[in-house]
Amino acid sequence: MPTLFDPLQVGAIALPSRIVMAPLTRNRAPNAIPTPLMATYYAQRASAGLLIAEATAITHQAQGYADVPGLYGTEQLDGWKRVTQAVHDAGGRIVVQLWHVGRISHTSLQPNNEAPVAPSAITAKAKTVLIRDGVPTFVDTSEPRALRAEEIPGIVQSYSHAAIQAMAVGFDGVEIHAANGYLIDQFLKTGSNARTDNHGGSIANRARFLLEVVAAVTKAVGGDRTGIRLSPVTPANDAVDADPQPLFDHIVKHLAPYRLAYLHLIEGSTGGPREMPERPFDYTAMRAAYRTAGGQGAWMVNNGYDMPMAKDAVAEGADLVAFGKTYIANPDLVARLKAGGPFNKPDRSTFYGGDARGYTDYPALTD
Ligand code: 8OZ
Repeated sequence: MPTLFDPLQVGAIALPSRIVMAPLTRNRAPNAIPTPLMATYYAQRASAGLLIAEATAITHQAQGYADVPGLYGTEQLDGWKRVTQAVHDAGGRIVVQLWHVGRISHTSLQPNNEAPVAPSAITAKAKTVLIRDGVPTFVDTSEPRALRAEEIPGIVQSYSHAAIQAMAVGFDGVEIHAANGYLIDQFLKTGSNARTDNHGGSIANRARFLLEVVAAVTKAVGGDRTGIRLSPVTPANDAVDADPQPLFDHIVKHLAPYRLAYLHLIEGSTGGPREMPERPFDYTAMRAAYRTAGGQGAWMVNNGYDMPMAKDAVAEGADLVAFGKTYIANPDLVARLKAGGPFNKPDRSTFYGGDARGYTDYPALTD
């Protein structure tokens, strides 16, 4: 029986352990440019089995929050090169999360202050964060416009283009962000997709955009360097599906042939309760559907895990466990889990935006 501390080959990437740093938005990249401080932050955490870099906008249109990084433009890509170099110099492995926010944006963040794009012109009951007079401020997301059918192939291509750029700046792979109510999830779910063409309506139609993105990205960089993040029932960003179990069973069945490195599951409500009695979901059945279809990617679980829960998850067949808030506060999390603690407590007030405080100043056990 493997433990969390045993190595695992994940697609083309050899991991020294099954402990993963979850993607975490930190809003410390002004003008979407990754800074030297970000290189320090990720390098401090290089002992993780795998680092998943924070959600990164694949184009300007894909951006939805102040000071999140991008994967387009020379300065942005050069910034990421510094990050991957620092992580590799520290002996780590890092993939980047490919992000298009869809309707979770604000006109002031969009090219020419245009409306954000979405499957349908349905405004999310959700907030985004702008910096106003230097102060992070929550504002309602803007009303989106529905993508025209002929625009969709270009958006799909922007994912594969960003994936190619990611490999060129030294990432070990990419994670497609198909969770948390962003563009791909907006196509998946009945609450945000009212299209009447072949990207809306039936489960197969709503899953089409996701599968087109997966086909394009895996063709560009290889399935063995591609992961995907899914959140079947999260209420984050107003992403609601009337009947998620058959939707996600369909998705994993169709993902199986792409030979992905991993599938990353947010269980329950993102960053919140794992159990939602009003939205039951059977993750074991979903994994079984994937395996039955021949899917061999590593199964990564996430949301509120501590060591005892992680141990149980591995015993019950999870291959990888992703830690979020715990990784913010504990750069040497692998060593601390091995030692049974102690653990630094994360400070919420410094999660989003700011400087080195609450970012690179959490001590390691050996400090
Ligand atoms: C927190 C704040 C802003 C964005 C996600 C990328 O939920 C995010 C995110 C999280 O996936």
